[in-house]
Amino acid sequence: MSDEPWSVGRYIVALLAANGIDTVFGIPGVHNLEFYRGLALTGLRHVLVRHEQNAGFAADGFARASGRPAAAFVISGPGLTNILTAVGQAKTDSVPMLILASTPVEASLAKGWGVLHELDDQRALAAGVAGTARSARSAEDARDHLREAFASFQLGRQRPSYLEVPLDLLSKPTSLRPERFAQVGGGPQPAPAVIEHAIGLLAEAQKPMIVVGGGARAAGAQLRKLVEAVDGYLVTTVAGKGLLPDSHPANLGASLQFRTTRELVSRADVVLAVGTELSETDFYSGSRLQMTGRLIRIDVDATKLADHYAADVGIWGDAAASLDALLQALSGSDRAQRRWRSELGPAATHKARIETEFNSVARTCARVLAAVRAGIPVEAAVFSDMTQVAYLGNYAFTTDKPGTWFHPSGYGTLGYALPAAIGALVADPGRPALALAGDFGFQFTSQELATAVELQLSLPIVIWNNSALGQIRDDMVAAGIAPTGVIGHNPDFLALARAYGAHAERAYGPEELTAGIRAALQRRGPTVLEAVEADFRVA
Ligand SMILES: Cc1ncc(C[n+]2csc(CCOP(=O)(O)OP(=O)(O)O)c2C)c(N)n1
Ligand SMILES: [Mg+2]
Repeated sequence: MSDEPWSVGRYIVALLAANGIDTVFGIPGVHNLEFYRGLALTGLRHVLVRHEQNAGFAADGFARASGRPAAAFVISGPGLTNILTAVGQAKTDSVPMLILASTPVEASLAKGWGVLHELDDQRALAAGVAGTARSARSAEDARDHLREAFASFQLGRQRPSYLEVPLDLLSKPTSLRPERFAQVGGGPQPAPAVIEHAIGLLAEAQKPMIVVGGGARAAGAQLRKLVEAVDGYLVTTVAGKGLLPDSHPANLGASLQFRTTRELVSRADVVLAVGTELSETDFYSGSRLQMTGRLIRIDVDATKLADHYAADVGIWGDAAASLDALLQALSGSDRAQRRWRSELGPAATHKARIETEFNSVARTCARVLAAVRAGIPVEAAVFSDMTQVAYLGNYAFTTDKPGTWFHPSGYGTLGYALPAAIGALVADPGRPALALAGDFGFQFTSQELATAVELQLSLPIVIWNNSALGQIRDDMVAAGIAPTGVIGHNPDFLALARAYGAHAERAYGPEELTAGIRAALQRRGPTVLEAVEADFRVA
């Protein structure tokens, strides 16, 4: 190895590599060339995308599917503004990623000289969206900020971290060399007095309800024991989907959008909420979740314990550790009186009631979901977009495994599914993935077909084509507004896909969709499967 000085850009990339980042999604520009010098020298994988937003969505899909953060490299100005939507999505859904941006030269910052890619305050823009947003003025700064970012990925609630480096600093020499930052961890330990208080409530509860979110993903075993011990019901948010097997008698699934489940929650005498914000995007309902019982919350994010769903008992701790403590304390208590679930019947009874309330749109969407389910193995990762099929799928897509159904829940942005699925396949090519988007949402990021073809990803992309911004049209009709701006001219999706070099076919019904998905998973390169509403409609 030569003693030549390293550029700060090269040093930063070597630091990423030393701390476990192996993949970067991005688009190079004249403002971040020094990052790319580093890439070539450290051997990190770079995936070229067709729009910076999709670098963010791909890093999001990479992290959701694998649990590991990836990085995104963007240029100053438009590179940063383009990726912000994806950063917002990652923040609201607690997904880690590193965004590295350049800025114009330091001397020009905030002076309005009109230099290339100028923003008045780039860091402030990122700070409004990311978990943390830092600006480096030296190689030491960059190291310190990255240490903070990597620590944040191991502690508490995960968030995207942003670091910007001025163009002139990127090419300056540094004598610093990469290091592996110390591991941090452990997290908050639940306080014994608080656990005791929670046990007091749970031990007395006649009608206990457990609500679990993405923060409980690693606590499935504990939740199963607890819900069985207290003869209660468990309902998940979309992020918690699959935590218990679908057929488990206590599992109401991700059904908080439905009246039947909301009524059960309101009747519960104790609600235990684990690793969930209890936000409206978790329920898929704009109205507040009514609770008449006492509320126990477990969260690693202390701010959640006293928010607008202020806990009667707030346990600041990791989900699995806190549940272990509760289970241990509960094991000695008397459970003879708990009969709520025994009286009201297994979750399947309530789910059957939910399904009788499906309207024809929901019944049609359910057919699409069943066809998708039949086409993929249990471990496959499904990335869904903001489409009517996915809104129903948030509940009705059946899965017995957590971390298999992914939806842009918190921020709710269109265009997520395709680039996120690409990210998942980059993280783990051995685990099948599928993208499911509406005809309008698909067009937000359809140019990533080029990336999927380039990488030869065996990716089925299901386009649910109802030739409309279907949900918005239905909302307008329901609100008595004449449908406006909800029908647009669609391209020939099959011809578009083929122009990129993808395979494409129309699935004329559920069986063909299932068969098409199975074939797509065997094929090198992506497959667009167009599902036209008329071919799936039920009365
Ligand atoms: C970036 C962004 N812009 C606008 C919206 C509002 N929006 C939500 S769903 C939707 C319509 C999507 O149409 P399509 O993808 O065809 O799905 P469909 O409702 O027809 O199933 C729109 C415009 C959004 N969620 N995100
Ligand atoms: Mg549509």
